Amino acid sequence: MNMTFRWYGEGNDSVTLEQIRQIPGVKGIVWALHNKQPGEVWQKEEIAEVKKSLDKYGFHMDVVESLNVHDDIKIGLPSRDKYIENYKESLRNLKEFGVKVVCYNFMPVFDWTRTDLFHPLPDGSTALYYDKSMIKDDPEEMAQYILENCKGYTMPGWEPERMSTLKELFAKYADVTKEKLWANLKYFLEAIMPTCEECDIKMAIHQDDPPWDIFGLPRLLVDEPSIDYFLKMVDNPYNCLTLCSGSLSSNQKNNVAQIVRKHCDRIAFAHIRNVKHDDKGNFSEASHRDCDGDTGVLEIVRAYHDCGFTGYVRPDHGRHIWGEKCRPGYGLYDRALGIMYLLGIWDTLERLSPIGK
Ligand SMILES: [Mn+2]
Repeated sequence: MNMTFRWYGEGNDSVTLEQIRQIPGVKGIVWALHNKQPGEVWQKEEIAEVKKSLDKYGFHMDVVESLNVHDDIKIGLPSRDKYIENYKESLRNLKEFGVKVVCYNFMPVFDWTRTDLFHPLPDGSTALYYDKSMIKDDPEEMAQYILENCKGYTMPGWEPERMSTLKELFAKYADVTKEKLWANLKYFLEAIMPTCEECDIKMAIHQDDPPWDIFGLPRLLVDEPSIDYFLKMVDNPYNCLTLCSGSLSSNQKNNVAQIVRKHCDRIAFAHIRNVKHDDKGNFSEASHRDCDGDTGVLEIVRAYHDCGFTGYVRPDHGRHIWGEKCRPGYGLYDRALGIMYLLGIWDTLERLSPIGK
């Protein structure tokens, strides 16, 4: 496994590259140009800036998260072709810097959704939390609720400036059924696959989070059958997954280790984190330790090892511990602990039965 760490960039993250370098085993930074809007081309000069800062610390920049897909592509508007051309241009520019994997998602309007970004846990730490009963039917009301409860932080897709155009955006999605959304995803992937082959860049879709429809918007990648369908729909080795254990495990019926074993050759990037459910259908994020949640972290890592996985891995969200002030889910301490736990399992499995021997 090629261990990585997500970083939001110079001046945009409470965590520094200097700190990340001191976490044992981290080889690369999962990065993005966070000032770019979906649909804009990522220019070579901008990518070169990131490379310069990562080179200083010896990190690779093989994985991008996320190169966001413009809503017009998801909705299937005639303007999508222009944005698809821009996407290809970004891929060609990324290729110049050796990027191998692009993580993206195809969630309409919003990226991941939680109802509380700093939910107190019994040990005194806080974590991201999803309370079903707090999800409002009206997304504007929901946006207001999030703004009031998230201590100045926002989730991707929930930025205040975006909220002013929310009604308009929802109106554009009014006719987008699940079937249409699948067709639009297929159109997008088939259009860019030749460029991915030419650039040797794998597209790695992230599952929808939470993995069920919200606010009446369809969600596609939610369970094993939908992942099967997706991989068959565009059956190309460059059409891959970012398999997110936490997103999938928000639905307790999903068995992530089973999906790893079934589709390991199409997993380009692994997000590993742990989720703890209560009996009301709510969930909180938890430490990476297997017994602290319901995700089955141990079985998942074992599945990757059994399959001889050599792809990219990162700890996903962590709790906020030791008083750290950071982006929700993206502090230094708990993710560093997560890495040590994952590598501890991995090293033990390697000692018992080395991959490739
Ligand atoms: Mn994830």
